[in-house]
Amino acid sequence: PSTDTYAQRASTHPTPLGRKLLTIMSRKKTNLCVSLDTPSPVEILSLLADIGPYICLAKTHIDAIPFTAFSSFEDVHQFTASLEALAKEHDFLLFEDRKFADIGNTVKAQYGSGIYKIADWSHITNAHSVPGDGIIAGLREVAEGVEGGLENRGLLLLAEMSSKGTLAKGAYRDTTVEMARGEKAKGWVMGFIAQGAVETREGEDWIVMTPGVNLGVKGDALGQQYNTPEKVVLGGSDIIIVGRGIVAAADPVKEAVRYRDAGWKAYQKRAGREV
Ligand code: UP6
Repeated sequence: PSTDTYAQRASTHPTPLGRKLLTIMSRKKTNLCVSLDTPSPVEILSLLADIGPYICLAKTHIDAIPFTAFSSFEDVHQFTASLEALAKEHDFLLFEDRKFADIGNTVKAQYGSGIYKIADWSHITNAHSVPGDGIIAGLREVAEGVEGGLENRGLLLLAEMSSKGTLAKGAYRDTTVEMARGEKAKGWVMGFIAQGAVETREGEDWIVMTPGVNLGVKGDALGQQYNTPEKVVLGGSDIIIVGRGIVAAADPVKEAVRYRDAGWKAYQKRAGREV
């Protein structure tokens, strides 16, 4: 795992959005991404208003919000506009965890159109590598067409998953990293969802984000498997993704601070210095 600091990497990262994210992380001293897995849009916004100062990234599953929570398409747009306003106010980025998994031509429509128009508001999204690299090219075409283009949009590939029995590990992970070296990935694929460091060659710098992080429990009844912030960060993860550990807690702000502190402490340990 790299001992370079986020601040060093913020000036050299090969993608513009990666540089932006690393800058936020070093400025706010946080490598915490909160996963806002709660069905109420009102609650999501109020959580973010409280937790915003402690995170670098807010992850959503907008298609998991019951449509009855919105009374019109205009409400959906209002919600995403509020997410964007909070991100600006508290200096974090948005990550819609859409996990695209189809051919390039189909994901283009899913990313740019549909009900949620993810490309219009989410800085980061992610994709499975299982269809092959047409998925990277298809999503890129959409990202290049929004305001600011690739200055404002980035993609992560799912190299490894946290769940029991996943096929995304080992050789699959390594082939996924190889896919991110392609021409259409340049300046666009900023890193991976993975459980720890991935193979990194001279001149490469991948931002690794890790879900399946919890300080209280080891897993859930549906195959989720948890590690601690210290374990994943020392193993090469750059950003810890925490869902229920924060959003299902009695005091989410207190837990956000606790995960922020644990993640930052582990990062300093890995860097071998106080930063
Ligand atoms: N997620 C995983 N594991 C993966 C990829 N993504 O858990 O390999 C996502 C889930 C959820 C969040 O979709 O939104 O990360 C984890 O939430 P939790 O902390 O409540 O388990």
